[in-house]
Amino acid sequence: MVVLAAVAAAVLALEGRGAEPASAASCSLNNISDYAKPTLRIQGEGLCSDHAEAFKVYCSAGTVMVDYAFIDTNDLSGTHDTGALCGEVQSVTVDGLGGADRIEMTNVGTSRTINGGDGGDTVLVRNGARDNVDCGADVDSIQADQHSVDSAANCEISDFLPEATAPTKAKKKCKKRRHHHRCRKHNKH
Ligand SMILES: [Ca+2]
Ligand SMILES: [Ca+2]
Repeated sequence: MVVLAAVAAAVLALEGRGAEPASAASCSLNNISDYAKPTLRIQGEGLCSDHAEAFKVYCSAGTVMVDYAFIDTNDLSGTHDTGALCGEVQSVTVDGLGGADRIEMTNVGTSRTINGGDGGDTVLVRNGARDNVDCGADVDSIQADQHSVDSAANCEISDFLPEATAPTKAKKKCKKRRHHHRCRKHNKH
């Protein structure tokens, strides 16, 4: 009886020791097996639904990579190789789900969709190409290209680039040459 109790205690101790890594693993990126499909979906959270997470999606050596971490603790910080080729993947979607997430999307050469989900998220999509962003619930902020390039919904604090206008550019060229006391068209002869 005493021996059995001792064995049981030892098993419990082992389980207790193993509990922490198992729990951490369940909080890692979801759908990691979907990475290599033409339609790439990156979901955060797992069972840790309210964690603030950081995602950065980018191309490295022709492959879509994801830097991922918990913002507050830097746990699970690391780079994930999705196995999807930047030239072949047809779309990339990031779902931040709950928590105040930080989602940074570079131009990975295909259509991109970002869903912030619950929590006050920060979405960074100033990458010179079109992104479709839905910041989701709560007070979210976005840094984007021009309104004519990126589309954003439910992003309460927005920082868009101003639209470029042709007349402004022409004026600048003229101004640049002012110290020569003449504008471009006068320099022709
Ligand atoms: Ca963009
Ligand atoms: Ca949100």
